[in-house]
Parts: sequence; structure tokens; C-alpha cells
Amino acid sequence: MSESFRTQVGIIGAGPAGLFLAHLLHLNGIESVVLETHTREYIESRIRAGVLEQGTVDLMVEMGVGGRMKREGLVHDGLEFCFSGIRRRIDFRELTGRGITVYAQHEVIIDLVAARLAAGGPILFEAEAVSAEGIDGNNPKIRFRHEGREKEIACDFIAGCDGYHGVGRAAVPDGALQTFTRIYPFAWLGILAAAAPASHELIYANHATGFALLSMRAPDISRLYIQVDPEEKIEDWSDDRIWAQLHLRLTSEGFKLNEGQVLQKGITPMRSFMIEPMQHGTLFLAGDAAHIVPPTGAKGLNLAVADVRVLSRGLSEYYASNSRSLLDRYSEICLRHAWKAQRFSWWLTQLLHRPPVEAEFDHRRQIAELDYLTHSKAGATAFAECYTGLPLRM
Ligand code: RFL
Ligand code: PHB
Repeated sequence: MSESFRTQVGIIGAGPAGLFLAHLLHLNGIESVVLETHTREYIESRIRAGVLEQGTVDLMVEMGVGGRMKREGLVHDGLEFCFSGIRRRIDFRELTGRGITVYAQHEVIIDLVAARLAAGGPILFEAEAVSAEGIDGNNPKIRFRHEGREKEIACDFIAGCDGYHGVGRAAVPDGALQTFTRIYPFAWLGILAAAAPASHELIYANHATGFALLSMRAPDISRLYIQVDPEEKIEDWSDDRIWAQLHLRLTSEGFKLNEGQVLQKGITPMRSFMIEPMQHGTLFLAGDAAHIVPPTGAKGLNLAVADVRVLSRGLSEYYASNSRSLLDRYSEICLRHAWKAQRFSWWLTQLLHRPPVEAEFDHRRQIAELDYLTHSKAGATAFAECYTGLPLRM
């Protein structure tokens, strides 16, 4: 017989979705257990996203986990587009009254794990969920492996916060989910470098040879990306070759890229993926388990947070008044928000990357659109609204 536990909400995955959810539930007096395949050290050092929308920042502060982010996060009031050898700035603050904060995803994870442990809430590390069962009924279970044994958690609800490759989504019966996918014909090669960022704000570059992005993690650490073919191998990209492409693609008047030791590098494929609906019975899918956006719009982490804001409200309503009215609309509310972020991420991706066919036509079309976008107040405002984050309407 396997060991068995009971909780109110069983959460698979200690990424942003799972950890935000666990803490939001805790603040509403709801018990949960978080299962995470990896070790604490691994999830606290995994290099991922960097851009927090204002709504995510505000939520961290409200939840009491925003102290370090407020001190160390880099607040940006705008960003620049670089094209045809020039740079043009979009001022978020002036156009929308909002900004973004650059604060690494793994720092958010560090803050949330600390808050979770301080609150005495269980996170089981090196605990791999094997299956989610009984989701059509009121007593679902998660079976998992931990400390060399098979164990299970019985709960009222399961939150599948286990990313694109997780087991949560696989629990939904065949035919109950529709999936929507777009694979892009390019990937991002990203580096973390011990170099002072050459600009205070992010620079998104459209160059005839392909996309490049300058971002940062700290006053002495740059985060840089270039578009590459998805078949490329990281071994074929020496540091010199990467720097040469970054210099070329970010070329513009008065700009000088700072080089430094490359601390980490990797290639990430790009895809758009959505499922409908995001819930089935007593299972709710959140974050990358339900949708993947290309990184161009910097939306993935923020969407994960938006989902669990809705889910935690729905669960709080359920435990306070036994009503499923908000829970039953979970998928509808999240999808409405997520499709808008998907649309924005897709649009920005096609605006900035060099496609493998008819690239010359597209390049001229892209430059015309960037010229319009950065000169038209209406165009720039629409961009700034989406980049800093559209309101979540419940
Ligand atoms: P995560 O972060 O993948 O967390 C899922 C967790 O579940 C665990 N897990 C399991 N645990 C137990 N049992 C199982 N069977 C399990 N299967 C999986 C995993 O180990 C993991 O810890 O998903 P979540 O919480 O939905 O969060 C999503 C975000 O991580 C993701 O969308 C962003 O990182 C995407 N993203 C960006 N998002 C932004 O909002 N702004 C950005 O600037 C941004 N830049 C990026 C990005 C993603 C990138 N990569 C590497 C994909 C830049 C890059 C390069
Ligand atoms: C990052 O800093 O890692 C980053 C910034 C903007 C993006 C994607 C990633 O669109």
C-alpha cells in the first residue's frame, strides 16, 4: 500500500504558477501541498524569464513577497526598437501610466519558496507526480514518487501547474481538450554575460539578418538573445560568433555593446500553444501547462500569474460559500486574457524575426510597421498597453 496524505488543493509543480497559487491560497486560509520533481537548488537557479508586468509586481507586493523585488528589481518606463540603424523609444509611463520591472524569474521563485516555507506550508522537492486520477469525481488523487516510494495525495481539487511537459494535462480524457499550435521557423539563442548592460532599457532589434534583444538582470549582468535556426546546435556557437552577431544586429548610432564573460548559454525553440478548455471536473490547468507563448512579448510568467489569480479567487469563493460559480468560469476568464497575450506575442514575433521565405518583402513591410508604430501615438499606445499588461477581467 502506498503512503497517503490529504489536503484541500494538490498542486503539481513549483514554478511561478504553483508557488503563486500556494501562497495566495494560504493567505485565504486554504491548505495545499506542492509537489516538485526537481530540487530546491535547481528551481532557484533555473534561468528563465525576466520581465514582470505591473500587475505581477503589484500582486507580489500585496502578497507580502515583494520586498526584495522592490529593492533589487529594475523599473523601466519604456523600451527601444532598433531598426535600419536607428533606435526609437516607446515611453510606457507617458502612454499608459504604467511600467515594467526587470527581476529574474528565479529570484521570484526564491522569494516564493522562502515565503512558503516560512508559512509552514509543505513543498515536497524531488517528488515527481506520476498521474492525476479521479478528476471526474469529487475525490481526485495525485500519485507521486518521493524518497524512493510511491505515495498519493487525496484532495478536493488538483492544480496542474506542471509546465508544458507535465502530467496534469494528460489526465484529461481523450477528446475533451482542443489544442491549437503554431511552430515558428526560428529559435532564440540566449546568453547571460558578466557585462554592464549597454542600455538602461530593453532594446528589441529587427536587423536584415535576424532578431536580437538586449535585456539585463543586474547593473553588471546582461541577458542577450539572437534569433537562430531551430536546428542549430549550441556547440556550433562560440562566444565570439555570438558577440559578432549581437554587435551586428544591435548596430545603431551612438550605441556600443559591452562584452563580458559568458556565464550561461542555451537555445530555446519557439512555439505558440493553447488548450481549450483549461479545466476538467476537479482539475485546473494553469501557466505553461495550458498555454505557451513565444518569448518575444515577455508574457509567459505573467500569464501563469494571471491564471492562478483567477483560480485562487474561484477556490476561495468555493470554500467560503460552497459556490462553484467563479470556478466554473475559470477557463473562460483565463482564455480570454491568454488569447490576447498570445495574439500580442505572435504579432511581435512576426514583426521582429527574419522568416526563412520571402524575407526581403517581409523585411521592408516590418520596417514600415516599426516606423509607423514608433511615430504614431495610437500605434505606440496600443503596443505599450499590451507590453505592460492588459487588465485581467473576471
Ligand atoms: P514552469 O516554470 O515550467 O514550472 C513548472 C514546474 O513543474 C515541475 N514539474 C513537475 N513537478 C512534479 N511532478 C511532475 N510530473 C512535474 N512536471 C513538471 C517543473 O519541474 C517546474 O518546476 O511553469 P509555470 O509555473 O507555468 O511558469 C511558466 C513560466 O516559467 C514561463 O512561461 C516563462 O519562463 C516564459 N518566459 C518568459 N515569461 C515572461 O513572462 N517574461 C519573460 O521575459 C520570459 N522570458 C521565458 C523567457 C521562457 C524562456 N524559456 C527558457 C522557455 C525567456 C526564456 C528563454
Ligand atoms: C529576458 O530578460 O529574459 C527577456 C526580456 C524580454 C523578453 C524575453 C526575455 O521578451
